[in-house]
Amino acid sequence: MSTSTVTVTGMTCNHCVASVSEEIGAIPGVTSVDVDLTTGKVVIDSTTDLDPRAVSDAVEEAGYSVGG
Ligand SMILES: [Cu+2]
Repeated sequence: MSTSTVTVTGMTCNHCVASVSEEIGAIPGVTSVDVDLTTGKVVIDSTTDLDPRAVSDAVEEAGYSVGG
């Protein structure tokens, strides 16, 4: 079990949250995705350590970006 936290920029509404959750949720091993729309903070639980690049690729796939 591993937890990763990233900050996603560009989300403006619950549709954005749903898109990001869906793309990150599709990464193998991910068990839960918790998105805070106000802060852009995304907490991801997974069965194994996630490749940060897989996460940023998923976020970009959804149309957003991972910020500092
Ligand atoms: Cu939106």
